[in-house]
Amino acid sequence: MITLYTWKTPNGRKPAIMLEEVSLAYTARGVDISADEQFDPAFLALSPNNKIPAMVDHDAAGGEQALFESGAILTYLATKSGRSCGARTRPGGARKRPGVGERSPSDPGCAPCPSS
Ligand SMILES: N[C@@H](CCC(=O)N[C@@H](CS)C(=O)NCC(=O)O)C(=O)O
Repeated sequence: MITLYTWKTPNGRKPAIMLEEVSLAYTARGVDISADEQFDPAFLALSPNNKIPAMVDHDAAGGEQALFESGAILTYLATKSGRSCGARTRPGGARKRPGVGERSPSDPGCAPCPSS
């Protein structure tokens, strides 16, 4: 199971759209940024830059995995679901892709998929 911490903003919607697209089960928890809930210490433990979205994968390989930054979350979900373009087309699959923490956490970009 995945818990998504989010709010009604464009960045908050990105991981929810991805989770629906790849059909991974998740629970959404609202973090009302208009009420400063992003500064709650429990949320800051997940997202130290006090921004939604954040996510916890309770069933991650190797143990529970917490993530923040929408780009890192989208990359993680693409790899986990086997929908990463690298996992499909590159020798070695997902292991050849940058892992969580190997990419700048504020980098929302992604290399374009190689044409097949
Ligand atoms: N680069 C971040 C941006 C996230 C972001 O700006 N989140 C905003 C809402 S869309 C937020 O949580 N703002 C609350 C704050 O800065 O205190 C990402 O892509 O996840």
